[in-house]
Formats: sequence, C-alpha cells, structure tokens
Amino acid sequence: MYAPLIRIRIPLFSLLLALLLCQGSSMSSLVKSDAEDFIDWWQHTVFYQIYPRSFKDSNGDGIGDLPGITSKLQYLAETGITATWLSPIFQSPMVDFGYDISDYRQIQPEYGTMEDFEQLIDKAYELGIKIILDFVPNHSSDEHEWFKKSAAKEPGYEDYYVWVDPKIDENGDRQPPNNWQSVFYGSAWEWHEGRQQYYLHQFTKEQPDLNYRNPAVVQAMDDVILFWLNKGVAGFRIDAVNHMFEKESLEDEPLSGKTKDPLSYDYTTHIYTKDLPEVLEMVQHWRHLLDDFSSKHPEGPTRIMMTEAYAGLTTLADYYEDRNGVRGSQLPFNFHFITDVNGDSDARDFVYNVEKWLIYMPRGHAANWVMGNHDNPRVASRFGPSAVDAMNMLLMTLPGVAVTYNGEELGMEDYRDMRWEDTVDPPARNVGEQLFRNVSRDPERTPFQWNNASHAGFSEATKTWLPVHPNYRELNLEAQKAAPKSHYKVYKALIELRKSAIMRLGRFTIEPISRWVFAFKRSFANFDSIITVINVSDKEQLVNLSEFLNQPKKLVVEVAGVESAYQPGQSLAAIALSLAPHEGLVCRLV
Ligand SMILES: *[C@@H]1O[C@H](CO)[C@@H](O)[C@H](O)[C@H]1NC(C)=O
Ligand SMILES: *[C@@H]1O[C@H](CO)[C@@H](O)[C@H](O)[C@H]1NC(C)=O
Ligand SMILES: *[C@@H]1O[C@H](CO)[C@@H](O)[C@H](O)[C@H]1NC(C)=O
Ligand SMILES: CC(=O)N[C@H]1CO[C@H](CO)[C@@H](O)[C@@H]1O
Ligand SMILES: [Ca+2]
Ligand SMILES: [Ca+2]
Repeated sequence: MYAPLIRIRIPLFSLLLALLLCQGSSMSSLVKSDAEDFIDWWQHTVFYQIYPRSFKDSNGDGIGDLPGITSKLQYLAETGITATWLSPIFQSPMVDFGYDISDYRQIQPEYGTMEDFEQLIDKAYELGIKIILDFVPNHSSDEHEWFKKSAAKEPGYEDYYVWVDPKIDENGDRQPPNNWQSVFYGSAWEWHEGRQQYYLHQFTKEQPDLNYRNPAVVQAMDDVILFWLNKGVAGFRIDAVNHMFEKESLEDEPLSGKTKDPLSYDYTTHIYTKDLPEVLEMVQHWRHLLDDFSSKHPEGPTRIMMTEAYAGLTTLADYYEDRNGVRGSQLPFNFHFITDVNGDSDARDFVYNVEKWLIYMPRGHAANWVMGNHDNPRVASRFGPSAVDAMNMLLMTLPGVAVTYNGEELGMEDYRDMRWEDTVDPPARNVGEQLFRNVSRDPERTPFQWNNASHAGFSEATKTWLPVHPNYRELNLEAQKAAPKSHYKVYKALIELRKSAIMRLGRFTIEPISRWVFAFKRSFANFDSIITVINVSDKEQLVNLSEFLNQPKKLVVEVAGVESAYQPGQSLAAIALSLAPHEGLVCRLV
C-alpha cells in the first residue's frame, strides 16, 4: 500500500475492499458500481441516535448534557459505533424539547457551552466517531430574533415567516385563513396581536414556520449549515423536511373522513402542506452545499445529510435521486420497520417491507433501516421484549445503513405507566389527562439505564427531567456487560460481524420460509454466506431451509439471542431448524 494514499481519509480496510472489487468479484446490484464511491464511510455505518436530554447528566441538574455525552463516547467506541446523530442541542425555550430553536448558532445553556461542544467534537474525532447534528429548518422558536423582527415588520424580516390576514366570517369575526391543522392538534394558525395577522405553525404555536419562498431565509439557513460544518460536524439529520413548503394559494385541505374531530391532524388530507415539489428542490440545494463543502475541505469526511420525512416511497426515492438523476439526501430515513410492521406482522409483511425499499431505491444508493427513534415506542414495546435480539439481527445484517436509537442495544422498554404529573411532551399535554397515554412520546424518552445506582446512573439529581423506567435495577448496561448473555452482547457481536466485507458488499436475497419465518442471505466472493433467520410469531417452529439455500448445507451459529438454546459455533441442520418464539439467528453457511 502506497503511504500517501492513507492520508486521504480512505481507511486501509476500504482499500483492501477496493482491491477485492478490482479483481472482478461479483457485487450486488444494491451497491454502487463505482467502487470508489461505494466505500465511502457513511454507506454501511451504524448511526446511533443520542437523545441528549436523556443520555447522561454530568452536573446533577437532572438533565442530560454535552459533557455527559463526551464522557460516554468511550462507551460508543467500545460498542463499535462510529457515527452518532444528536437530537437538537441548540438554544431553545424547550417547548418542544429543542425542536423549537431560538438561536441556531448557540448551544442550549442547560446542555453546556460552545467549548463543551468543541470538546465533544475533539473527543469524538479522537475515538473515530463522526458527529451528525439535527437541523430543524421548518420552524424556529417564537423567541428567535428573526421571529421578533418579523412580527415587528423590521425591514428585511417582514417575510421570514408565513403571515396571512384573517378571514372575516358572516358575524364579522376574525377567523384563520383556512382549515389547516397543526401536527400537534388544533389550527395551524395563530393570531399575532402585534402584527395583526396570523402566522403558520405546523407544529406547536411556539414553532412558527419559516418561509422558504423568501431567498433571505434560504441564505440564512445555508449560513447556519456552514457554521456547524466549520465546527467539524460530518453532516446533518434534517427534521420534518416534508413540511417545509405550503401551497401559496392557501386553499382548504380536503377532509379525510378518518375522524370527526376538526382539530385533529387526521381530520384533513395534507395535500397543500406536505410533500410539495419544492421540498425536493431544497433537499437538492442542501446536497449541493454539502458536496461543495466536502470538495473544499477534502481533509474531512464526505459531509452527508439524512432526512426525516414520513412520506410515500416514491417521494423518498426521489430524495435519493430524482428522475433526472439529480441527487439529494444520502439517507432519506426509511421508517418502514416503525410504521409498516408491528407485533402482529407475519413473515410476508417483513419481507415485503424490505423488498419494497430495495425496489424503489434508485440503483447505486445505500439502503437504510431505522429501527427506532424518540417519536415512537421502543422495539421492546412494539414487538415485545423477547423480539429485541431478532429485531437487532434484522437491522444489522440487512445491506446498507442501520439506525439505532439509544437504549435499543439494551432492549430498553417504554415507561408506559408514567404519570400525568410527570408528563412533559407537548402533544400529550395538549390532549389532556384522559388521553395523554395515547400520544405521549415521554415513555420512549426516559433516561438511559447505565447501572443500578440511583436514577440508573444517569444523574445525581434528586429528580430527573423524566423519571427513569423502574426496571433499571435489572435492565441496565452494567448488568448486561457482566452477564454471560445479554442484548448488549448480541448487539455488539452484530456490529463486529458487520465489519466483514460480506456484510458491506454481499449480494442479498430474502424470502418468507413460512407464514411466520423469513430468512435472508448475504453472499460474496469466496466468503461463507451469512444467513439470518427470524421467527416473528410467538410460537416455536420447525423450518426447512434447504430450498432457500439451494442445497442442504450445514449452518454454524454466528450470533444467537439471549434466550436461545443455541450457542455461537454450534452446527445446525438446515433441513430441520427449530426456532423459539420470536427467535432470530445469524448463521454462517459452510
Ligand atoms: C386511546 O388508547 C386506548 C388504549 O389503547 C384505546 O382503547 C382508545 O381507543 C384510544 N383513544 C383514542 C381517542 O385514540
Ligand atoms: C448492582 O450492580 C452491581 C454491579 O453490576 C452488582 O454487583 C450489585 O449486586 C447490584 N445490586 C443490586 C441490588 O442489584
Ligand atoms: C427439506 O426440503 C428439501 C427441499 O425441498 C426436501 O428435499 C427435504 O425432504 C426436506 N426435508 C425435510 C426434513 O422436510
Ligand atoms: C423523529 C423526529 O425527530 N421528529 C420530530 C419532527 O419534528 C417535530 C417538530 O420539530 C418534533 O417534535 C419531532 O420530534
Ligand atoms: Ca445536566
Ligand atoms: Ca413549513
């Protein structure tokens, strides 16, 4: 290996892979034909989402913070995590826990200072961990300077937000301009006494929507992106991107017929406030900005974006690359394991959801699979605690990028019994004491369970911002590290397995084996194929994998779940493989 090459950010391992590829080994159609591109760092990495408020509190105020994260980066490194995305850490009145930003260039004081952030970046760099920040473009906080200036019609800021005159009804009363609702319940319009106009807010009323039809706003947000890129971040996870534009004609949205409650977000179909074509142009604009920065700063990694949009498959596929071949988001989040399968799904549902992403994803891009986040119930609560290992096996052995929400490596559970008095999530507070459990996102946001000390080792405060799940005495990292078998150890073994070339480059096939069991195979060059088999039901079953594997061969267990009767290294017969309820197995085919 010629030494100077090493300097240009391509790890030695990747060079070896590139050599392998040059020898003409077969490569899956799922990966880039251009080997140089394919081996880029982000195309097969595990992105670990940290929810900063709940990760680690360093100063005993009951709130997670940046020095807390820095102190735990070693844990990520030990686990084999090389990239993390942080939910918002910017200055915020915390109405929506950081998704309401009052200054895009300042750190929220309760999370720390800019120096703390710089230390975090330095430490992460030292440990080989890339930091991705959450970028929240759709709206700012109503306490942002821009909003105050816009409300006061200060020159240059008049059109920073979406301001509209009221409609006057037959009684001469003031009404919102149309029937649009907030995602978080109620009208999307809020009257502003000072300006005597309504402003739009697709989320809470303290989150006014920015007006991206104003070039000054686009420029101001580009400057924010550049500010953080210059601080050394590897990219952005972009929040609620499909809500960025609204139809200018302000027509009413059609009724959906799904609910009788006119204040519910489900009352209308969001054809004028979501997924407008302008969104794609903005995503492509940011891609251009990132690519441009990467080429001007080749000493760092390729700067990337991951986009959050709960949108249709064709819309998301266009984010990757549109019909004209223009590239947008490297990773439009794939939420199908959250939105399209659940504890009642059978093997066909899983296979269908995997296949449909791969079919729609334009050729030459990296697939991605999101197993959880701070807006949805945890894996143990969606699929059942016994399914945790199988779901992590699924996530980690599929081709492409895996996204893990912090705590899922331990199988943390939602704290479903959390009391109303402890509830802080805005949509939950909005619907009130009777219904808050139906919508609250607090149960999946409880503090990380480090050990069995008070507050699970998260904090030394007397009270934490959200209560710790009471199961922390048994369910915690320290206990899982000490136990001979644990979810954490399974997760770590899977990350280790991902490092092999076959997991990066292997050809991929997936099939339902029976109604309740599906299997998939990764195969590559001279490597032994890797087989993942998953029983998604709550009963035991015997499956015959001979047909799927083409010929009866021997399977050797690579990774088994905590409850499994099998041990790594054990040989199994493919013709009669018995799986316990919710069992997953990763095997090597020899
Ligand atoms: C709230 O959740 C309960 C329990 O899951 C369910 O029975 C009820 O129908 C839900 N109510 C609404 C209004 O969604
Ligand atoms: C707490 O954890 C420590 C270390 O894992 C262990 O030695 C101790 O027995 C645990 N205590 C209780 C009460 O579970
Ligand atoms: C397993 O399937 C293969 C191929 O379909 C078949 O030849 C074999 O008899 C089956 N074995 C058992 C034990 O069912
Ligand atoms: C998954 C995710 O980050 N969702 C966020 C989408 O945007 C709203 C408003 O910014 C947040 O409340 C959600 O948490
Ligand atoms: Ca703190
Ligand atoms: Ca918007």
